[in-house]
Amino acid sequence: MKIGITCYPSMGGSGIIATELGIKLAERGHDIHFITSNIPFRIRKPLPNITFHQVEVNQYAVFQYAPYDITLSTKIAEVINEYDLDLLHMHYAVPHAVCGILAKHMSKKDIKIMTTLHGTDITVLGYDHSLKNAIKFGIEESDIVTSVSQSLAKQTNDIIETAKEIVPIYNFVRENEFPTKPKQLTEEGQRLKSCYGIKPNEKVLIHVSNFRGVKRIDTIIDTFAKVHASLPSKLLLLGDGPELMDMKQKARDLDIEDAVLFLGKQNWVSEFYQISDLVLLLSEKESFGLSLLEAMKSGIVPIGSTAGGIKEVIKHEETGFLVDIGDSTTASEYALKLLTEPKLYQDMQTRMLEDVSKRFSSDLIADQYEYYYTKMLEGNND
Ligand code: GMT
Repeated sequence: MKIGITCYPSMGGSGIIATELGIKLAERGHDIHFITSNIPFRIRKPLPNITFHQVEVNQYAVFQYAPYDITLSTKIAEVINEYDLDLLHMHYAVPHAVCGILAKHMSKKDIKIMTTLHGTDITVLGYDHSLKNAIKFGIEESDIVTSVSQSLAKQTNDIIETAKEIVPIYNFVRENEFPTKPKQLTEEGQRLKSCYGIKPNEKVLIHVSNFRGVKRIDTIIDTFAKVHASLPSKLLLLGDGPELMDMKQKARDLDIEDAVLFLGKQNWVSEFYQISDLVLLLSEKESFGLSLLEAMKSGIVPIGSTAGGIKEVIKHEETGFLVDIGDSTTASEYALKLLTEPKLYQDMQTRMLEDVSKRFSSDLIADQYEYYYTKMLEGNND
């Protein structure tokens, strides 16, 4: 199939999934056309059947704002016609699904459109009255709409007030990108730990995000403070965003600033998972939590909040633990249990790795997307 993919190519989970799916489908022989504002950052090696089409938005004095949406739609229409694309896969209802629909009209080709919802486009933007109708339009005019969790599918029907069927297809990790860590720390792992000043006996907790308020990094720091009071440990915080400065201040206020390492944005987080013992994602909104899955595939046992799709990724007391939003006390109790009871940790890790390969394997999820692509092309979207 000849597939056009549009996403935000930066480091967010939606861009990662769109890119990883494109790579996976290219490896399966499909022709993939990324139509994006930049080369998606996860593309590391050239593949002959992946083409990147850059959307360059010019600014003119007559425009108050640069016309990203119009320029993108025009580019998509050009690519549809030039490469005779079979379908578009748009990530995010606004603006991308809407741009896909506009591009379809511009190209005058009856191309099929799949839209994947990732969360923020519904759980944040869906409450904005200036955008809600555009989101609804993008969803209802797409041939097939998928969401990255069952929770997001339900929230979409409720918040956007649409009866459109939303098909949940979970996120995945390409297995080679997140190797499961060996039982013994490797020399490379020892080197990384020591260059960040982490002592061999210290346990390592990790959180990766874009430091937005919804990520509740305050709860993560509170949880860690309680763990650190009874166990030698470090907290790795990877990412950057609006909460960063406040969270640095919080670590200082709690007098744990030497134990909380703010490492900024990192392209290759897998190396940090190799030296970690626990991953925390205690968000108040989270449609899936791709960073959790990446850590779990690396062998790190998770503690998550009960928000959104996190409770679909973690099976409570089987493959990790869940706590209520904001409950740092219970989170720290679970963390201490996992870090001091090796048998509990290992049993949970074994079940977690089995579950990750059973429910979130790249082949399984790519099969599901291919199934729905075929269904669309056969004109059977029901
Ligand atoms: O988490 C973010 O703020 C980034 C956001 C994005 O748009 O890239 O992530 C969303 O999509 C990811 C991939 O499907 C999901 O794993 C994240 O849970 C989701 N974020 C939220 O729902 C807050």
